[in-house]
Amino acid sequence: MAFELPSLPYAQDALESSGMSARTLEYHYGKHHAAYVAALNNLVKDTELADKTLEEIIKVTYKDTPKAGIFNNAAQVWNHTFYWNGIKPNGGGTPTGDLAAKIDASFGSLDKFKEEFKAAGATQFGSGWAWLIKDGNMLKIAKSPNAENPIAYGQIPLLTMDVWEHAYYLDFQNSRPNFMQNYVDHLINWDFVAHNLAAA
Ligand code: MN3
Repeated sequence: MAFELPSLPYAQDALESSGMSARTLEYHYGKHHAAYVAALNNLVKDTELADKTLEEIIKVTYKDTPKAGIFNNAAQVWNHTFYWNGIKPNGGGTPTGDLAAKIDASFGSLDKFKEEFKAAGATQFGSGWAWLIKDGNMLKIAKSPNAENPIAYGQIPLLTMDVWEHAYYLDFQNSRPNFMQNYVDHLINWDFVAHNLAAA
């Protein structure tokens, strides 16, 4: 069964007032994400990987050089779906309950988390991702180049931020810092993070 581009959990113009334009969604979701899905389907067609889950493909193809194209496209499909679910209209704000307690215990405060998360995105040279992961009883910040992700590394992802240029160029041009500030203040879907933490 072929992989499909999952529907967005909101309308394509729903993030406009939160700093992410419909035009960004039109290209980032409708072109980039869709292209990864199409490329993955082409690459795994009629192979033993065609019936595996995305997570299985990511794990078995990581560091397998002849299968780098499959890894890259499978991981990018997974990363983008996780990314779209991790943001929402009028997001940001303040997490509550166990998640809020874990953020305070792990980083000192929500503001410290934001600083560390943005720093991970800022220091990821070139294309990649910043992550919030669960590590034992604590939360940690991580980053990864290109398509790599915590699934490949055997870690538990809770939230991600795409810092490829295509994620911000239409709305913020060259300013990755302005994009990241908007992401942490107006887009993060803390309910999604809390759900991932409870399921981990
Ligand atoms: Mn992207």
